[in-house]
Amino acid sequence: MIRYSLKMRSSAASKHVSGSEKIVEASDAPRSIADLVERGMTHPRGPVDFLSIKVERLQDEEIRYLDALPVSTIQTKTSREGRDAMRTFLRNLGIASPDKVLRELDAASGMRGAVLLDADTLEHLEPDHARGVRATCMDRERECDEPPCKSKNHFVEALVLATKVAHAPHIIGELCISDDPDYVTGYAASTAGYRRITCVKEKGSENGGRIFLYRGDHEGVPETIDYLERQAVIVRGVTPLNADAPLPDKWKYLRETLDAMRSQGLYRTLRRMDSAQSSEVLCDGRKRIMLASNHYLDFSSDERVRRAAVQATETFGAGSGGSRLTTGNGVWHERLEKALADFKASESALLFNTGYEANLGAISALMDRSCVIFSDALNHASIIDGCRLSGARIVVYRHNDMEDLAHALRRTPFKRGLLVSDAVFSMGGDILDLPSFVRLAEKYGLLSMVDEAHSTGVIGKHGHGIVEHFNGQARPDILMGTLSKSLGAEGGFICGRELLINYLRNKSRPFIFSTSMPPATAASSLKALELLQTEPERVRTLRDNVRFFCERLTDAGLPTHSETAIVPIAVGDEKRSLRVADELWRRGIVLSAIRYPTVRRGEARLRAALMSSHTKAQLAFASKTIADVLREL
Ligand code: WAQ
Ligand code: MG
Repeated sequence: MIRYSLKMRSSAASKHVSGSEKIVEASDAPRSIADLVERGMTHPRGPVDFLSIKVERLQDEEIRYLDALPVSTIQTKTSREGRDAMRTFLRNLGIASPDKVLRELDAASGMRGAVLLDADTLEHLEPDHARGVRATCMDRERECDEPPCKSKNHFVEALVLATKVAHAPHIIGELCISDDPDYVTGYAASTAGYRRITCVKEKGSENGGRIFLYRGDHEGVPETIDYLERQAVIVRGVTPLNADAPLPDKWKYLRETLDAMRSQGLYRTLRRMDSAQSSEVLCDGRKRIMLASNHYLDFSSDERVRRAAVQATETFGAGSGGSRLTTGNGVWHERLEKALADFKASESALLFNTGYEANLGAISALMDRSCVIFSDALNHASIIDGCRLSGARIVVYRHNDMEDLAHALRRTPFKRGLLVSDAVFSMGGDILDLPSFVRLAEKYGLLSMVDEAHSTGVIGKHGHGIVEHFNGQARPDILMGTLSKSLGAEGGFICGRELLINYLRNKSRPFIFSTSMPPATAASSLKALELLQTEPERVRTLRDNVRFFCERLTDAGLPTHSETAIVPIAVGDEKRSLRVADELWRRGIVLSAIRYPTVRRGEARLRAALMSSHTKAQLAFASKTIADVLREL
């Protein structure tokens, strides 16, 4: 698109009368030029002697787009109150003598441009004092159907200017008073926002001026001036202040975001299950093979597990009544924690309501801004969110690549830190190299944390998870796990030494500020945990099923392998993955298409999750159907 910058200036008896500028599309240029000429020649101050128009073509890549500063209004009745508001603004910028800056603003009256003032030393940095520094070459983005506006709108023009100025290098803030005798509203602006101050001067006064506050080495001044005077800027989202104007549509952003997601194949919808979660489910009026559930050992539908939930509810009620730290600590919570600690051979355990909260709550409590967290590139979102919430610096290393991790550790200085990874990666089904992971954590004095969501009940000879998988060679400091996958209920937990658990009880906000899980959840999880230990053959059957399923897929031309319950089947394109999942659904198989942001863009996949209760016949049918559909679509 071809765009022009238009600038108009008019004067009478060598005195400035009016000036204005626009950035317009080529097709609008003639009309806009006519508007500017009219505006320059018909000024209330009387006829003009001289008018110039400058027209410059802009290259698209030169234009910088900025979102308008957020606007707020400070109501002031007198210029004194207005100046107080300006003083407060200056103080918040860390300026030692706001009064001196206000005096500079008064002295700026009569300049064509703004004073460029060192915010700390109050030195003048504008090369030509009479002219000052002018912010030009900027405009707001217009709606395509918008009628032209010939008169000056003080607010709109000031917001465009202030948005550009606030983003100038080294500029920390701006003050402005209009020189228009009838216009007493001024403003104070920075990247934090544009504050309108309704009265900053007496009505009738022709005094006005602007100050741009500069902070930093004076070597940067030419760069700042160059940006202000030459960088083309278009400001988005400037809407005139008009009491009659309809308010902007507050739902527009949501609608547009969802539309964009739809067009990229990233829109999500829900499917309703009309039966219990098991290897076969009823949905949309039909029985289907469930190949997407995390209930790897099918405990959710186990008769004894259900009964445990019912009994706990009958005795203790539906809810727990409060946080564990107030009234919500029941016998089932304590029993389950004890059993989990024993199962993971740890000193102690702490329950959270979801696995997400366990990761969020542990990591954000353990780490802070002064720390560094080393995190696998494919860690689960709950780990990533915990890291972000902690405020720690996050160093991401290549997926399960211990050499890359070692390299990151060597070049990153830190005082306190955490090394965190999934034990079994949720979307790839691969297993962390735990011995190297723990060795590196020990070598550098880092806390080590492993998320066992998909390893508990699945790997290790008896399903104890990753420590057992590696025959007890290595133990991380913190074991996180969930009750929602193999154990068939819902919730998360942290296992580790007593000191760790005591700390989390006192510091972890999701633990402290959530009502604890209902008795039924804790009781059914405990029953499932007991059954996992008394019936270890479930773990063996699950593994057997995975081997069978992968062999069948491989025979059908889809080479697959997995040591866990998760079997990823690569598809690539997001939209194709949805079509494949839909077709499998039509043929009676529930299998999720996993897309960005869960996995990288262009790496969409089907994620088959197997259960110990799948029959060989179900798996044979499913593997054949998957291969057929992938060939057809
Ligand atoms: N760049 C730098 N300084 C300028 C520029 C410019 N492009 N244009 C004007 N100035 C300086 C000059 O010294 C003027 O005397 C002073 O700023 C004030 O300019 O939310 O109308 O054009 O309703 O009179 C504030 C709107 C309107 C507040 C400000 O400024 C609101 C206004 P004026
Ligand atoms: Mg003016």
